[in-house]
Amino acid sequence: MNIEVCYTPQAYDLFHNPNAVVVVIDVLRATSAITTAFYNGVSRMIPVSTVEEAYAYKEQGFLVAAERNGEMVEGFDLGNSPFGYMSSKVKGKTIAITTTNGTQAIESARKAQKIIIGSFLNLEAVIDYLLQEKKDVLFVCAGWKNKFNLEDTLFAGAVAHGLIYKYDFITKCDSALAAMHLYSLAKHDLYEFLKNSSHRNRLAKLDLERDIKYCLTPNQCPVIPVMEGKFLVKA
Ligand code: 3SL
Repeated sequence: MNIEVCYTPQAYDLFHNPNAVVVVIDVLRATSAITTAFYNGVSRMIPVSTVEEAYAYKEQGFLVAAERNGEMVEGFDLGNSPFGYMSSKVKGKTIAITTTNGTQAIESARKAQKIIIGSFLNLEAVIDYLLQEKKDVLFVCAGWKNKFNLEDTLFAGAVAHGLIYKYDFITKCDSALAAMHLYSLAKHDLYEFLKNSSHRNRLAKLDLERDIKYCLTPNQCPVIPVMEGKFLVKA
């Protein structure tokens, strides 16, 4: 089983592999928020690319989350903070969601045979899931507006590391090797390693240090969100 890492949604077509399980990653914060939502009992989510699509779901009476540039879009029910998905008001609900990069990354991979959602919050659960699937793995990092980011790359490196060193996976992909090297450098203190990174600083300016620390703490939400048609559901 081969592992590849695609650093930005825009590059997805270069990496598309009809046999691979795709792991979409947006550690800060979309995939951490989605993982937290399912861990706290959300029943389904509908990721959409645009605020207009999200608004159409709101008009139909759905709970709707919308974030742009780190902030909740006015008029919606939720933003992108994982802490917003811990309340009892989300339990059992279907929530439509649009975010600056995370839901665009999901959209970029729509033709994949299977898409799951990864974040440090479900790190070991993702490794276990991929071990059971026994298929090629393609990590799709959301990045920031189609640029590379460090935090998504570190998560890809963490999972790749777990799969290759403990089990029967391989990689010949330089971006996967680079992700694993970066993870080796960062693993003892992810928060400190990301000190100068663009999105950690962007979120810190919005006073979201608590979100950053939570999103970088592994294995708090051992669930796997998986795409089924237009819905994300718990695997
Ligand atoms: O880009 C996204 O999808 C978001 O995760 C960005 S933010 O963390 O909400 O700023």
